[in-house]
Amino acid sequence: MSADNGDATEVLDAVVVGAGFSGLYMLIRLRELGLRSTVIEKGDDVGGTWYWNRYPGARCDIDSVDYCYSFSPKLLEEWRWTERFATQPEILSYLEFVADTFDLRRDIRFSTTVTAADFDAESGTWLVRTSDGNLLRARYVVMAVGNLSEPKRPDIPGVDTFAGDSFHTAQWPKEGVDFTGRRVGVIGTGSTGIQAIPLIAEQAEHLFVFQRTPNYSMPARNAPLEPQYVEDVLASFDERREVSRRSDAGTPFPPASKGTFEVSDEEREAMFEEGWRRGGINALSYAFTDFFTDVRANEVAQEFARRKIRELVEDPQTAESLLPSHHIGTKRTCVDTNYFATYNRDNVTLVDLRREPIEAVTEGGIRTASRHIDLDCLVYAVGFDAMTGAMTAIDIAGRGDRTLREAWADGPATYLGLMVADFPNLFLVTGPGSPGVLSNMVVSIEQHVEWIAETIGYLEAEGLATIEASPAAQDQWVAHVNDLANATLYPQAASWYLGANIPGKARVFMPYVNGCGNYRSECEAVVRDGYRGFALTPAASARA
Ligand code: FAD
Ligand code: N01
Repeated sequence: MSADNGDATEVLDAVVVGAGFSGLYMLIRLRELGLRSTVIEKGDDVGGTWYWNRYPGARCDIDSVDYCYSFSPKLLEEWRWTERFATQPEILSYLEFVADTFDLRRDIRFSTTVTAADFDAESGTWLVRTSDGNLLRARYVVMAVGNLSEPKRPDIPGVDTFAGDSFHTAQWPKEGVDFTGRRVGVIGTGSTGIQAIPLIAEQAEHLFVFQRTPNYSMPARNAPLEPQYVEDVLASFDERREVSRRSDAGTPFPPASKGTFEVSDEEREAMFEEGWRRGGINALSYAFTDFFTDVRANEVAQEFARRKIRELVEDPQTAESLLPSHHIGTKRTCVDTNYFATYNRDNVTLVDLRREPIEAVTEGGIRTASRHIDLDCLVYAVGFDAMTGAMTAIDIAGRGDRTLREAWADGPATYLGLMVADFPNLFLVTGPGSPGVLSNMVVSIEQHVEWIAETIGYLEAEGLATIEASPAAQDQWVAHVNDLANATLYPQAASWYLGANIPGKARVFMPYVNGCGNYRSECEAVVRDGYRGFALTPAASARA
């Protein structure tokens, strides 16, 4: 659809969609450039992921002292994390504190959804439509919409017939939910389910966990942070963050240096035990260089993890049902507190959907292939239409009225995960083709926001109208991302990284697996080479 010049209600320089970690920082950088900018946010306050995911047990699994911004000395001076892995309320308070510190809310429109964005080739601007009927015209649009922000709808017959209370973990009520005295069903055992299940079990009269695919979960070993430890981290924070920026995972820990079979069986076992004792997402993967590339190496770690599950779960049949079989890490590894031990409680029943698939949700509960389970409440911990869902939910049309949905019909194609050919001046933060979701996302987000801000600053300084990815550079990047992934075990699992959790979604492995540091270097080289792979259009010739 070609945009109508006449009815734009407001003219801005930039529109940012989303007010999570990405959108808040983007706004700060756009203000520094002196650009008139607004952020549009669906929720009624800041926070993104941490605004929506208020389910019991929600917390980060990257150390809090690293899962935070680095750009502001004031934030570093004034904020103190209290736990190794901060809870959702603490992270939300942090983002509220950021919004207060920089007085961000005055440029954010809350409770408003961006429904469409059309590129007007005539003027080289975007027309952005919002759910309140407004139309904004801006030269730049930054999609800070999140990779894990579009909740997956439960694809189970009868969902609407359930007479009890049902909740999606990613749309959890602000006032919380009291499960006391209730028969609760949780569907889903990904990172979310695994965090929520132990706490719901403590409250519910009876909890039924409906598990389709078992997952690996590492012990969190969460604990309060010693104030002196926090001060020590902060004393060398710049160096610590620089190491993270150049690392694979966006964290400051040293990379593995040996292959799995370069050490003796005893040494390997001791290293796994040490990882398990320290806990965290890399409890097993930290140890060896070939974890993600050598099936045999990964299998050794799998065996260790399965043995731990057998030790933790008293009932042998339940333990067997909980044993995962995919390569560890190829679906995002979960991190838990008391997850496996929760199955030792009398009021918890594991329903193994590989033995008795769900047939339907009914008015009174769930009917499986072998029985009906009466329930008062249902919790859908079924995940997200990850990495593309929030983008394709918006009617985005670029050059020649080509829609993003059409452009991505066979899987998302981007250049550097930052821009899409035919969509000039539309930027993605940690889009498909970037390492975002495989990293400490705040490190990746800061890098993207800074790259975008510097690029916009460059366009402004040089009097350029548009920047867009060339189709050839995009094709090459997509092929590169695929080649890298295909050299690892990642594509072998039916994961959300591959789009496999959404029926009908194109199966393309989306994240860049070669690490934050290498990716950052590629982005820097592209700029050094005069924005290699991008077309830059002078102001007078922005037209298609
Ligand atoms: P989000 O925080 O997802 O923010 C996007 C915002 O855009 C949302 O508020 C949404 O409402 C808004 N939006 C989307 N579409 C529209 C629209 N059309 N109109 C208006 N507004 C829109 N990552 C880590 O690195 N470490 C962790 O420990 C970690 N833990 C996580 C735990 C959970 C439960 C989840 C779900 C994710 C976790 N992540 C973690 C990933 C997390 O999403 C990122 O770390 C980070 O918070 C993403 O920030 P963001 O601003 O890019 O996106
Ligand atoms: O979602 P998921 P999530 N019938 O897609 C099941 C981040 N995160 O919200 O695997 C029955 O991983 C599905 O089963 P299966 C993190 O990046 C981080 O848990 O499709 N079951 C699976 O068990 C994470 O990876 C933290 O067979 C159905 C579950 O639902 C990402 O967010 C915490 C079903 C979905 O798991 C997403 O995690 C939380 C059906 N019809 C989230 N449909 C941290 O700890 C789906 N399932 C930092």
